Amino acid sequence: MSRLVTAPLDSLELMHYAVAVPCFVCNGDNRHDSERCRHCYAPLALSYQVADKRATKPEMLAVLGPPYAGKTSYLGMLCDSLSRQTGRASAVSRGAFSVMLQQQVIARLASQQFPTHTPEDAESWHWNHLQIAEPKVRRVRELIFPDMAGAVMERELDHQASPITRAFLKKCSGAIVLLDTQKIERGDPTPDFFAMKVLSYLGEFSNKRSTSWRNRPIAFLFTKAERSRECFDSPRSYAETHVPGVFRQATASQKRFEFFAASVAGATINLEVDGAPISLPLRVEPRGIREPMSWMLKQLR
Ligand SMILES: Nc1nc2c(ncn2[C@@H]2O[C@H](COP(=O)(O)OP(=O)(O)OP(=O)(O)O)[C@@H](O)[C@H]2O)c(=O)[nH]1
Ligand SMILES: [Mg+2]
Repeated sequence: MSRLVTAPLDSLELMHYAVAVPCFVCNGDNRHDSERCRHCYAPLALSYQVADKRATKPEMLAVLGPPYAGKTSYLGMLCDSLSRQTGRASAVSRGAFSVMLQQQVIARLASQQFPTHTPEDAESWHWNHLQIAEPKVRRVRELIFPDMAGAVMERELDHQASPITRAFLKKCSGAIVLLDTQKIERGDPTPDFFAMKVLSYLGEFSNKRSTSWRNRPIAFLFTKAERSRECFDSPRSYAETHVPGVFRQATASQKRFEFFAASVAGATINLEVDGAPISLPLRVEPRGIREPMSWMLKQLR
C-alpha cells in the first residue's frame, strides 16, 4: 500500500493578498477578502460595484444631523418610496447590504415603533447604494449615502478630529442637512446652531472653485414637520423666521441651497417607559420625502 497522499497546493491563494483593494470612500488599502474597509468601515462591495469603468460614476451624498434628528427614519422611508415609484425617478438598490436600512425601518414602522438609535461605531452603519433611473431625461444615476450616527458628526464638528469623516465629506457631491422641527417649535436653538456649524465646517475644506463646498448643493430638511402647516406651506420663509442663523449663513455662503419639510409619521404618541420618554408612530403617513432628493438630482446634473 502506498503511503503517499495528495495535498492541494494552496499557496496560490496567497497571491490575492499581494494586491490591495482600495476603498471607494477613503482610498485606504484592504485585503481582498475583507467585508468592510478596515479604515472607514464602508462595505468593500462598493469598491467592486463601482469598478466597472463603463458604468456611471457614482456620487456620494452626506446626510447630516444631530442625534435624534430623524436621519434613519427619513432615509429608510426615502429608499422605500423611491423603490416603489414608477414613471419618474425609480430606484433599485445595488447589493443586498443596500436593502437593509429600508427593510429595518419599514419593519419597525409597521410594528408602530420608530427605528432604533444608530450606534456610534461605523462598523454597524448602513450604506445605501441606489441606482436611480430618470426615464424623462434618459439618465441613470448611482448614489451612495451612509446612515451616520448623529453623535459622530456632532463630535466631528466640535473637534474636527476624524480624517475618515473629512475624506468622506471631501468626496461628497452634495449634502442634506436635517433640522428637527419639533425642537424648533419648542424654541430650542440647537438645530439652527448645528446647521450653522455644518456650513462653517464644510466651508473650510477648500477655497478652490472646483472643490469648494460653496458650489455644492445643500438641501436643508425640516424633519418631523407633520404638525407645522407653516413649515410645509413655505419651508423657505419658515427657515427665515425660525432658523435665521443658518438662513443668513446659507444665503451668504452657498450658491445652491433649498429648504424642505418632511415627516414620516402622521401622528405620534408620547409615553414614558421605565421613566424614559418614548415616542411611537400612530400612523405612518410619509410626506415630503422625495422632494429633497428630486431637487438634489437636478442640481447634480
Ligand atoms: N413626530 C415625528 N417623530 C419622528 C419622525 N421621525 C423620527 N421621529 C422621532 O425621532 C426619533 C429619532 O429618529 P431617528 O430616525 O432614529 O433619528 P437619527 O437622526 O437617526 O438619530 P441617531 O441615529 O441617534 O443619529 C424617533 O425615535 C422618533 O421619536 C417623524 O416623522 N415624526
Ligand atoms: Mg439613526
